[in-house]
Amino acid sequence: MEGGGRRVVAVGAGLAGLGAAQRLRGHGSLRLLEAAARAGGRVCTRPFASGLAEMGAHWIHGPSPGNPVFCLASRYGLLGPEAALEENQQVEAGGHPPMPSVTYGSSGKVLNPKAVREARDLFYALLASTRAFQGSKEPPWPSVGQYVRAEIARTVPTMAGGQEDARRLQLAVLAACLKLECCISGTHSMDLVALEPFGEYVSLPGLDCTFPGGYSSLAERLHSDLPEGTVLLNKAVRTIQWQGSFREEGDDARVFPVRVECEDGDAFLADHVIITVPLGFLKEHYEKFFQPPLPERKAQAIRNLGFGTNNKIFLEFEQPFWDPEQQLLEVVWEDESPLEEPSTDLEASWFKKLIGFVVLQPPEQHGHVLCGFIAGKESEHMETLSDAEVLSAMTRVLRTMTGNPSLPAPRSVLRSRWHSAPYTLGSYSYVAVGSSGDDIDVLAQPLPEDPRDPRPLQLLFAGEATHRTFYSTTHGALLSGWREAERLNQLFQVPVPAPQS
Ligand code: 6YU
Repeated sequence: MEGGGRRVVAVGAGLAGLGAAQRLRGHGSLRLLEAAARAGGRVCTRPFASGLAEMGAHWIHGPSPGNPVFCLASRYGLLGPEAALEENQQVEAGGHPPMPSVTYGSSGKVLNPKAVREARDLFYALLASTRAFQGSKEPPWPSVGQYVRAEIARTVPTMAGGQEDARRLQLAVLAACLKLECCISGTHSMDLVALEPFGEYVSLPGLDCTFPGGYSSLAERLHSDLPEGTVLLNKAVRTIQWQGSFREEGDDARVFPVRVECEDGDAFLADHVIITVPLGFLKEHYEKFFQPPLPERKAQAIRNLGFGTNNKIFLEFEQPFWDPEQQLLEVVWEDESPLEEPSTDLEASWFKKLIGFVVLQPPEQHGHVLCGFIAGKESEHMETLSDAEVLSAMTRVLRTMTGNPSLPAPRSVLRSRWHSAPYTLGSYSYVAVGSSGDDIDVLAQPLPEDPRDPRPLQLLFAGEATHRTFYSTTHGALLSGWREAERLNQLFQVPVPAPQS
């Protein structure tokens, strides 16, 4: 359907921006302005060792028919045969897919799997019980972390049949579980994640899967399906002026309400702008990025919601020191407890926040590569170190955990640095203490707020942080882009108002 030549600009060519571009119909022209030299945003595959490394999104969380990323990737033939298996699509993992794993302790021994499982079962039971507080006016604690720790404190006397050593081990495993949860929520501490809305996040069924040709194959496919010249790379937007009356030089007939100015001085006039920049970027820049400023409600939602850091550290080894069937190597610092305050000496102990390593599969494709995960301030500190310092710290951790002081050092290292990435400034969003799912909805609301405004939908907001139940995921990002495209498609069915002077 033709929409009378309305001009649309989208800012950001991650999955939200690419998704919006894919679904828009009936606009006169579309430009997607991307600050980076590539499309994909937090979907970013790089060559490493003999294979590929996902610097950002790793898995399709819940690959099943309700997941649009899974459906698109299947349609494009980007997934392996395993992902298509009916039984894999039905697995209910609740966001914590089971993987054959081994848990190393800081005493240099593999920990008793039964003791580890008991502690982990307790942790997951506590996490599941947080759902009971959804919608509660008076949750017992503001944060998931405080609630879980209080419950652990309550359980301590009965833990491990009262045996002191076994109880210490359980507490240490529980501390490691909290760190893993920090990676999943993309936060420094679960004490920052709000308890009441925690259950609003929806985990889809399906056994998490990866892209054999890299997650970027999806972004590249979406990019290449767009008409040539739609996406402009290396086009960082500096400011978005809205509620204005802008004219193109030499054309007085058309007046546009929005002007998008780029850092290189180029400017684009538009009727509608879909903003998909990460919440981390908005938090840092929203005051100057929008002119006039955003309404206070929107600004408050940006401040309220959480956006933290989760990074990956890839290590390539000459030879594996792990068994071929192991997919996850976890580390537990045996002197830690969730009931004690963690160290704040980042320089001395940042590496203790690392949860362990996923083994990249299959080795024939990747070589012998481990992918470590680390969240929070410790992760941000890691970004300030050199490759050599990170490699040396990781070697020390592995030697401590395996009890093998001469374990060969990794051959090479590659890590993400999402906190320092100037157009992301973190990894993904979470619902922080003091915010709620309503803030996500406010963030997603288009502007101007007044539905009777004669120039509606000047600014539309997409991106993972605008999806109330799938925030922090690729499918949340894609769906948010589709949602805003559909909002405009609806508008385009309405005749264009007479030009204003
Ligand atoms: C998933 C996973 N995953 C690990 C890590 C990260 C993320 N995610 P984009 O940022 O992509 O695009 C915006 C663009 O805007 C970008 O290109 C910018 O350059 C551009 N831009 C910014 N400013 C600009 C300007 N001024 N001008 C022009 N352009 C500008 N998701 O599904 N599976 O395994 C992981 C993971 C290390 C960093 C992930 C994962 C998150 C996704 O990557 C992310 O949501 C989307 O890619 C975002 O797309 P977008 O388009 O919105 O932004 C209970 C509860 C729990 C809640 N959490 C549970 C889920 C756990 C999440 N999983 C994470 C785990 C991993 C490993």
